[in-house]
Amino acid sequence: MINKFIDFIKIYCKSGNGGSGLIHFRREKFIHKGGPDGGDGGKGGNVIIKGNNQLYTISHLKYKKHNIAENGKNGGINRITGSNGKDCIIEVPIGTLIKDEYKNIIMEILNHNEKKILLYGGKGGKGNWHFKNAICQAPFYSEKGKIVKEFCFFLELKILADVGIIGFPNSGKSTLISIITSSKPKISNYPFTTLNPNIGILNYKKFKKLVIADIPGIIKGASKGKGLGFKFIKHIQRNRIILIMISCEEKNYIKEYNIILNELNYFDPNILKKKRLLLISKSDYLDNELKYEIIKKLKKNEKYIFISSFSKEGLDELINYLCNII
Ligand SMILES: Nc1nc2c(ncn2[C@@H]2O[C@H](COP(=O)(O)OP(=O)(O)OP(=O)(O)O)[C@@H](O)[C@H]2O)c(=O)[nH]1
Ligand SMILES: [Mg+2]
Repeated sequence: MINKFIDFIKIYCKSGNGGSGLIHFRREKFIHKGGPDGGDGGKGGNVIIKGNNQLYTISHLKYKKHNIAENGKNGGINRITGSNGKDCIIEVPIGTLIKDEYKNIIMEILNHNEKKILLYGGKGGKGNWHFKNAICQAPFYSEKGKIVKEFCFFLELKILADVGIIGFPNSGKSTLISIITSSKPKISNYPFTTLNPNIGILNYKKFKKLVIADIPGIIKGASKGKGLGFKFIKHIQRNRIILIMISCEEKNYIKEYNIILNELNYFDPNILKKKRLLLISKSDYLDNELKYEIIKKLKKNEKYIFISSFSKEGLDELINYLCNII
């Protein structure tokens, strides 16, 4: 399967050079020695990063790695200033970090339509009319436009979803997101059906919108690279609520739950400081007695909900819980 989800990419950027000032002298019938009138060069275009909330991956940049803004035009006669170069706009999903060649973060895009200038275009040079003075009435020189340098940058996406769903493979994460949002991820009865994060938007009472991310399953030893490893866990670093999903088919819920907490802690202890909710999925398999057995084993202050994407049990409670917090 071709992996279309890209969350890390290197791009080459160059803003436009400034246009050069012109050396020119006014020539008109009956006007003798009209004086210098060479115009200024235009400014080079900027390279701009712009947030777009319709994008959820940076894979569109895979085939557009060279991002070059237009150069400013040279000055014209009659003191006409050359036109400015067009900006090069790079659209990125919300939550994209821009890093320099040494991987230091230089900026971050957090809002839709937010624009930040990554590279400024070069200044245009002055035309020769600027250099006319009492001593030199006919300057034969003008300023060159500023030549700008090129740089490489790294773009890294850390999805800015409100809610992240994490759990073992096959626990029903994608099924849940397909029921409560309009997203249509692949669902199947085998582990690692989901190989890339899926994003769904939950519309709540027409005025609230929640972005939910379904993160590919993690397994014991993910910290040592097992399964898909930690490839996608970075995407829950910026979620406000973490939903940890354990299927009721698991034999030892508490052990499984602790495995997930340990793996998350290994990756970034701050994740465990976030609000989290335990979802015990596929509750259509359980009767009250079995549910009671599970509850007995949970810690006293552990917040949990039994959910079933098939019988819809607990879904309203889950949606209310999420919307009340966010
Ligand atoms: N009985 C029952 N089965 C469910 C429920 N939710 C999901 N399933 C089934 O569980 C299987 C796995 O579901 P997925 O949604 O693909 O699981 P996942 O957690 O996304 O799995 P990965 O993508 O592999 O990590 C599918 O066969 C679903 O039909 C549920 O509420 N009740
Ligand atoms: Mg899945």
